[in-house]
Amino acid sequence: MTVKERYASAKEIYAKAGTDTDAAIAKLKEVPVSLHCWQGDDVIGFDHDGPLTGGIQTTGSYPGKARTPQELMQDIEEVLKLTPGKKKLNLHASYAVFENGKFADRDRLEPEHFAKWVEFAKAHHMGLDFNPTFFSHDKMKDGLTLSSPDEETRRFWIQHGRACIRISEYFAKETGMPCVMNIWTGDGSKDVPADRLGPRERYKASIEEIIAQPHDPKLVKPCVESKVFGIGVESYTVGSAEFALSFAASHEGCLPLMDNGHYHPTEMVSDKIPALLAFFPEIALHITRPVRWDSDHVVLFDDETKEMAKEIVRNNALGRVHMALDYFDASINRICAWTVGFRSWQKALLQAMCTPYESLKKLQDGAQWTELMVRQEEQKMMPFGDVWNEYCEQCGTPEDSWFEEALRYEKEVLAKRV
Ligand code: RNT
Ligand code: ZN
Repeated sequence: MTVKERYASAKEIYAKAGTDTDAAIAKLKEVPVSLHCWQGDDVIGFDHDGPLTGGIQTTGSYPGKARTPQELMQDIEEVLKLTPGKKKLNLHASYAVFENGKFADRDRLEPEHFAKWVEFAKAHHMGLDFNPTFFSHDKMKDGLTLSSPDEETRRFWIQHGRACIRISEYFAKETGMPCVMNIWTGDGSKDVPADRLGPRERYKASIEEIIAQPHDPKLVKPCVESKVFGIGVESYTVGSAEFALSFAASHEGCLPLMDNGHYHPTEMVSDKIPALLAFFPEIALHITRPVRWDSDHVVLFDDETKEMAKEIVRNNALGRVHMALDYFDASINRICAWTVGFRSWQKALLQAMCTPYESLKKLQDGAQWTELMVRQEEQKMMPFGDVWNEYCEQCGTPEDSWFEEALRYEKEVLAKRV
């Protein structure tokens, strides 16, 4: 049977259960998901020669990583070919492109240093999201940035954040799409601190100064991302969950950003999404796969990934949740890491869109828990693969051939990077 024939049959089965699969496919095509540029080069960027620092770490040394802006753009283009769905591109400040050897430090970054990325985004009809880079830099003092007790250090990083607000606004104006600007630092300590409040008060004041940089709130959406711990920062994290959430709740226009690798292993971000939707008009997500720690493995089509997508789709919150991927595996083919992660999140969204939540919610409200259990289990056995294949065909990114194409690219392009 062809993909079309299988889809026709699946469509009928879904229709009987109350789902319009054509509508689901059409809807998913319009939902933007932000693709992170940093899977392509192990979060290094182009503005320094040093290693990745600041509480995050990649493991592995698979050959073929991008070493220049040109190589990274070429790799992203390949990923665009292999993945269905609408994309934004998520950049970090460390990916500035300095032309003719004209270097600018992070506190001096200007829109012109990202003109090449704007050109690239426009050519691919993508919006841009942005992140100031508060790591991998010699102006981190004792591992600290925005919470540093050293005023000169703190000022440097505030200036960096403010420069990034200006660049974010430039991105939004150029692409015609709002720019989500996420603030994350690895500030914290390896061992038991003597002062937990002081650093948080300085962190708060610093972020306040950053977002005070004038900007149109419709164009630039600043976020604060929380974390539980980092490598080398195991005992205390300044930007903890309570800190970030309280900051966003008390600062108009600032969004909370939840990265599902940044909580204790039994905490579920899927459950936190509706909790935040009850209070915030908009929230942001970093979608990853933590394995035992904040390991940033490639996103798979697993239970928690599905559950997170469900919470966004069934609460009609696609327009309120800014979704971005965030992982970096250096031990496997990076094009495939990007592609599998992006495709997994697309699958999760599509499957959620194919689930008849109105009738399931009625069962819950009527306390019909037996039938709800039965119907939810039935959903798991629906012919979802046939709908997914049809979606991929319509997007020109068939499920059964993308891997071969990725292998060709590895042989012809990546393997030559030595
Ligand atoms: C780190 C955070 C942060 C980074 C990116 C590169 O733990 O998740 O979002 O992964 O900014
Ligand atoms: Zn993150």
